[in-house]
Amino acid sequence: MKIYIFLISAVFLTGGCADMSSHQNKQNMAQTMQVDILKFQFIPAEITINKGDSVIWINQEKRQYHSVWFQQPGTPEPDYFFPGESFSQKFDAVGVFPYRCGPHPEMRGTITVK
Ligand SMILES: [Cu+2]
Repeated sequence: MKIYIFLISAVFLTGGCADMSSHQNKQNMAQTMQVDILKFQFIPAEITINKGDSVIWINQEKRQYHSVWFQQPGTPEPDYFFPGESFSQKFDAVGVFPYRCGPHPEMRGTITVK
């Protein structure tokens, strides 16, 4: 009887550990979040991602170019990208990163990395 209970516990504990490790793997897996650019807007304008994730901005306009410029840290203005093109960036530091479109200062967004 004691052996039987021991075996049941062993199976239960093993199952628990396996679940936990697969959950951790999922959390550590870097993701790429998509932001669309349409009608002079970043959609969504504000997103929150995990450290190590990337963001890809896709220009969904019919004929308007844009850029994604993290102006605050003194980064030079990047190249414009045209309809059907994209721009991507990986975020390895925690923080709040506001950005704008170079040629359209009213177009603004924020990436929060936690
Ligand atoms: Cu723009």
